[in-house]
Amino acid sequence: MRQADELRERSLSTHAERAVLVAVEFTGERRQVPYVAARARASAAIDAAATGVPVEPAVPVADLDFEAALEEFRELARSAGAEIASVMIQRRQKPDPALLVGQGKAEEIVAMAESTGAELVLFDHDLSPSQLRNLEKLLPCRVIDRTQLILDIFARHARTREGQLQVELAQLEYQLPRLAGRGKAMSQLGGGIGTRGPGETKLETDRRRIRVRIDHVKGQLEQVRRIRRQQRQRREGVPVPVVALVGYTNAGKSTLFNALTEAGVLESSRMFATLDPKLRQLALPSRRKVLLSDTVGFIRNLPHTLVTSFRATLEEVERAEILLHVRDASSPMLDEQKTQVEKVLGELDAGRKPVIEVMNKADLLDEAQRNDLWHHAGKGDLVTVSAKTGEGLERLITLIDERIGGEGAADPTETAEFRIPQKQGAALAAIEAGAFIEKKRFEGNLVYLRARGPASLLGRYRRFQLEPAS
Ligand SMILES: Nc1nc2c(ncn2[C@@H]2O[C@H](COP(=O)(O)OP(=O)(O)OP(=O)(O)O)[C@@H](O)[C@H]2O)c(=O)[nH]1
Ligand SMILES: [Mg+2]
Repeated sequence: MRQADELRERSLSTHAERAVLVAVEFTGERRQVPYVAARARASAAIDAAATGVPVEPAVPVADLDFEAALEEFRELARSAGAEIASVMIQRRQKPDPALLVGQGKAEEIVAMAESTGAELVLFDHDLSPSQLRNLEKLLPCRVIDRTQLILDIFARHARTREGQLQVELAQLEYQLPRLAGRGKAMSQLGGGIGTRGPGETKLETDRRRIRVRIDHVKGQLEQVRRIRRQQRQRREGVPVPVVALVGYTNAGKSTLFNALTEAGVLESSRMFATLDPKLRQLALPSRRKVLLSDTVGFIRNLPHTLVTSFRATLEEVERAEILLHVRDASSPMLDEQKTQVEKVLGELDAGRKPVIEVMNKADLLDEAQRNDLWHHAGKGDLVTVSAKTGEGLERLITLIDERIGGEGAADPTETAEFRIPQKQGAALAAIEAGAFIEKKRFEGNLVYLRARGPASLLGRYRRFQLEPAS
């Protein structure tokens, strides 16, 4: 059985694993202050200017940020199937090179893992190979860092062969430099948890085995991608513009995708429910057809190796004509999530595509929050919707239509008049299917039409077009 299958099988069959969560914040490398905080400071400054009294923002800036990140970390742990036994927090100036956390904190973690009988300790930070090794020596259970945690969630949710292969490849590449001297951790590559502890002699064999496996998986991926490319070329015979839904994990992309297409793609409160591209055709009010593409969610500090290995999953993003940036308007991390998404889009060379910002989950907002949304706008047009109640969806569809067919669009909407012999059934059918028929009359065996639709479609039947009346 392939590793991705094995992992999923295991995750489905076993109980929730008891986990101790360790959240760390290094004040020396504090992430740039998110917009919420900047705004709180700005409005305090304005108040101060107006009243002459300095006003402190009510919530300490860094804490708000840290709290939200902590909540996200819990959600990630739950998505991976962990039962949270305890959450421990460490704040220090900078990471300890040997243990990430300080020696004293490490001892506290050991005591906590022992007293709760935890099966694993999850770190909300990446661990270097040596930090991981040292922590594993210290702790009575498995140690998982942020990248591994995300990979594990990816492994559970990959549905297609390509998705599964991508996850397996990323896992193998992550493991390779971390093999040396590891006992407990080796089991992650094999069968049951903690079943095998290879001695140093087995290490080389294991390394070789992994390298062989990596080559094999790469070969398989190449093959799967070749087939996908062929399918795409076939599709591109008829150019249908792609509209890609992008956004932070859990923003509601799949729910919106479903609401827009009623396609029944899996939607779930678990993070990263979508790992494979989903594509459905959607007919717009102008009768123009677009392909709507659901994509995998982005997340803060997405490991760079993952961005590359999931590039294929995001191919639809690269070739999309328009991006719908779906945002969870109810999230306290609204602005930071936007920054992260835009960063990944930049890495995908999609940073300059036209964007419609979709503020989703409006049903969870009160009046004041709704009115405040424009503060969080980005560069694109902003639409407020609820994928759950359907609010705003019509407006969104109209906007997509305008953007694809509007002025300056690659394939604008235009109006043309035709005179088509009735025996040209195929041409008549194509125009009627792809455009709005504004007028239609019969004269003998001729059909006179006035149609409004995509220039690309109408242009294909230019030979039947009447000269525009001048
Ligand atoms: N209240 C409310 N909940 C919503 C709305 N849209 C989505 N949700 C919920 O948000 C959660 C995440 O939705 P998904 O559609 O799976 O999110 P996603 O962006 O596809 O997530 P990933 O695929 O993991 O990146 C689910 O529990 C949805 O039911 C909305 O408009 N209102
Ligand atoms: Mg999804």
